[in-house]
Amino acid sequence: MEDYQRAFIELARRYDVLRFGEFTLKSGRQSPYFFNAGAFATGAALAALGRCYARCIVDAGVAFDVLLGPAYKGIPLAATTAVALADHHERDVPFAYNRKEAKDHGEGGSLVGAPLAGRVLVIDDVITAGTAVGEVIAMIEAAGARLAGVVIGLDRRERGQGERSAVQEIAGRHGVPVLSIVHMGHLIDYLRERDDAPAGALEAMLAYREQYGV
Ligand code: OMP
Repeated sequence: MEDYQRAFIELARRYDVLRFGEFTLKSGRQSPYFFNAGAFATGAALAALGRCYARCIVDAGVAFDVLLGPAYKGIPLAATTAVALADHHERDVPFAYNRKEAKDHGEGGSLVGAPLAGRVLVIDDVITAGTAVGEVIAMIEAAGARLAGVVIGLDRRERGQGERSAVQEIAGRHGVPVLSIVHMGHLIDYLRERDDAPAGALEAMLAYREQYGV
């Protein structure tokens, strides 16, 4: 695990973004952990988060023309990533986001910010079964732009429609990189390293991975 990946998990624990317990996911799966990116709710947390996403993008060397933050949770993530790329990597990149409901007055439409053109890099929080990101990709294609890749904070590394993980399915289907700052294996490694890990969390994570992991 790289230092920035451990820092990301520690940040997520500090802000209660990463919680261990019993949670029902969008897919209906019962999960022993949940990652709520909405709890990165201070300026310092968002700044640190942006640095992690920017670092992941720069390390991977992915080529893109515009960052897209899908509503709702992707919007601050893409914004803070754009700021970190400008402040720490000397890259001033266009940034766009969408509304969930199209606006029929004022400037109208469902897209805000930079025009959605060329190669679009999607910045989002979590991929489990891939449903949410599938809808974003359809929106990019409908706008006449092209998907450059997807960057998420956490890849839960769970099976999608078949035997592969949802992330592998998306990368294969669209021929683009799907990057994550951390994946479920990093969370398990982190729990193994910690003496103060919540009781039973490691065992529950291993059992869950056995059932739904790839
Ligand atoms: P999929 O659409 O199944 O890939 O699930 C991704 C979405 O589920 C995220 O964008 C969240 O809305 C939500 N989610 C989390 O935020 N954190 C988790 O740890 C798990 C989920 C989830 O419901 O699977």
